Amino acid sequence: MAERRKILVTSALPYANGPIHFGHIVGGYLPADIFVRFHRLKGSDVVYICGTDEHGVAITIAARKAGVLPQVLVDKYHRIIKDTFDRMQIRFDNFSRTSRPLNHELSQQFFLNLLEAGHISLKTERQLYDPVERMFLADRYVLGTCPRCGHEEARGDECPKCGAWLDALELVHPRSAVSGAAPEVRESRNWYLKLQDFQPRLEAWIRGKTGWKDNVLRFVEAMFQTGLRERCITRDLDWGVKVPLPDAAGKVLYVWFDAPIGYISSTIEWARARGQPDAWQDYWLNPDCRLVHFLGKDNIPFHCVVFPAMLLGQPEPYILPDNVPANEFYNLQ
Ligand code: B3M
Ligand code: ZN
Repeated sequence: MAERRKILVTSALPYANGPIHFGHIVGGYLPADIFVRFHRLKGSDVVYICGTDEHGVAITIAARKAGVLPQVLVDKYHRIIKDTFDRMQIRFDNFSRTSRPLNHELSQQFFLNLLEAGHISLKTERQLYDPVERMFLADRYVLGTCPRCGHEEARGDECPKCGAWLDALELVHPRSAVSGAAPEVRESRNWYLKLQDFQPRLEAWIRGKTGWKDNVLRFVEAMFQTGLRERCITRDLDWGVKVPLPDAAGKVLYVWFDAPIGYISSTIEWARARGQPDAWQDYWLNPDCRLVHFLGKDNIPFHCVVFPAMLLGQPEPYILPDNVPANEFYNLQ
């Protein structure tokens, strides 16, 4: 009997910092569930993977506001989010959590493999610092005006309106999201992923694809035209995956480094639960398997450039996405 077509489907891992809302469902989950059910009816061997995204500033800000530790917040919302999906009858083959040890270990291994292969550099660069809270302001800890579209609630790492992937120092009139203070600029030593090393292979991969949405291709081509450059992948935070180096006290991996690896660790967890611990390789390391990522448009850079670069930089032959059908935002009222 002919080998059944393998399809690995992921939906963006929702942050465990609050309940999911209508926009989540229409953007990254209902379309994926329809796709999974359709291909199952057609006889394909489909594995549908998701889980909660439990690190990063999105979590630590919410935990601070709620007056609880991050672990307490993510425990609460992992349960609430999982329950909502169950009630929506959106059935994943596995729904994991990026805070589980398996994802920490795999993310640290990914980091060390990239470092070993020479794709990570160590630099001391200027970072925004909150003099009132005495903390570095990474990602959502700083707000300001987007230098590309003028959106006034742009964040230190991305603009939620135009999807641009920003450096906090690019923000116009930056302000601390914690104390409201105008940030100072201080030096901080961090590790950077050299995305430029992968641009030729990423261009060849995406330009060989058919059936991709125009909005996704336009966004990625614009990134290629600008030219990929090294991007900071560690943060001065105490919540997250520790940087696995002796001289990295107080540093964790950027949440967007460990989160997509959560797709792989969730698939490994699924394989182990079935008593076939290596079955995850029949998908992630199988060139005949189709990988499809469902998400909202603000996640395009990380799914079409950063995560594929991280996969290309591994010694194992990880497959790259067959398609990334990113949806536009659904703006109620
Ligand atoms: N947690 C969703 C967001 O940006 C983000 C997706 C991660 S998928 C690896 O709201
Ligand atoms: Zn913008």
